[in-house]
Amino acid sequence: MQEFAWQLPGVARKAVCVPGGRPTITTITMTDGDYDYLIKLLALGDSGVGKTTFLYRYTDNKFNPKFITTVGIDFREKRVVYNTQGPNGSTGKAFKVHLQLWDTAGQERFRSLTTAFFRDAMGFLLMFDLTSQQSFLNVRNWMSQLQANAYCENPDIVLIGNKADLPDQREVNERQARDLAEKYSIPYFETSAATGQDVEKAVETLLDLIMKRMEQCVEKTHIPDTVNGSSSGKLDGEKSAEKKCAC
Ligand SMILES: Nc1nc2c(ncn2[C@@H]2O[C@H](COP(=O)(O)OP(=O)(O)OP(=O)(O)O)[C@@H](O)[C@H]2O)c(=O)[nH]1
Ligand SMILES: [Mg+2]
Repeated sequence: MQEFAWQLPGVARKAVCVPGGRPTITTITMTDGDYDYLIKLLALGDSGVGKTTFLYRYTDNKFNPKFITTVGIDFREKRVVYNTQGPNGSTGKAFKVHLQLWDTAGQERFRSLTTAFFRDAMGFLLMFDLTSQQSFLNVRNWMSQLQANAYCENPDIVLIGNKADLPDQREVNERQARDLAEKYSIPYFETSAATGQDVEKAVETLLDLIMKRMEQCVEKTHIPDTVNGSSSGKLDGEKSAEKKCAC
C-alpha cells in the first residue's frame, strides 16, 4: 500500500453520483488530515474470492490478475465526500470521509487473527466467488463469525458475488444469492474486479448504511452539530461503534 490517491496533491479526481434521490458520494484527493469521519470497512470471505483485487479496483481503479494470497491482514485507504439529502430532496450536508478498507486473509490458518479485527470495523463487505459454489456455501459460516465477533449482532453488511465477468464458469445463480441476502436482510451486488462492474456501488451502499445508522444514533443521543469539520465532531471507528445504539 505505498501510494494512496488522497496523498497526491490536487483537487477532485472524479465524481460518482448515485441516482434516485440517494445521497451522493464523490471521490476526492486531499493532502491534509482534514476529514469529518474515519470509517473502517472490512472485506471477508474465502481465500481466492477476490477481496484484495476488489479493494485494489476500488481504491486505484486497477485490476491485478495475479493471485498473491493475503497473509494475515492488510489495508487500503480512500477519501470520499458524502453528501446527505436534505428535506424534500434538497442538498444536505457534505462530509469528508476517510475510508479505511481492511483486507483480511481468507485462509483458515489466519482465522483467529482476522476475526479479532472484526470488532473494530463499522461495516463489512462479505464476498464470495460466483464461480465457486463452495465459497457461496461458506457465506453462512462467515455470517456466524461476524455475528460472534463484530461490534454487534446486526452490523451493516453488503453481500458481494464477485467475478461476474466469468459467466461461463458461473456456479452460483443470481436467484440463490438474492434469496440468501434477503434472508439476512442485506443488499446484494454482483461485481467484477476485472471490469469494475458495481465495485463502487457496493462500497457506497455500505457507506450509506453506516452513515444513516450514525445519523440516527447522533439524533438519538442529541449531540448538536456533531461533525461539520470540528475536531470535537470527529468520530473514529471505535467511538462511532459505541454510538451504534441501533444494535
Ligand atoms: N476474472 C476475475 N478474476 C478475479 C476477480 N477478482 C479477483 N480475481 C482473481 O482471483 C484471484 C484471487 O484474488 P484475490 O483478490 O487475491 O483473492 P483474496 O480473496 O484476496 O484471497 P486471500 O487473500 O487468499 O483471502 C486473483 O488471481 C485475481 O486476479 C474478478 O472479478 N474477475
Ligand atoms: Mg487477499
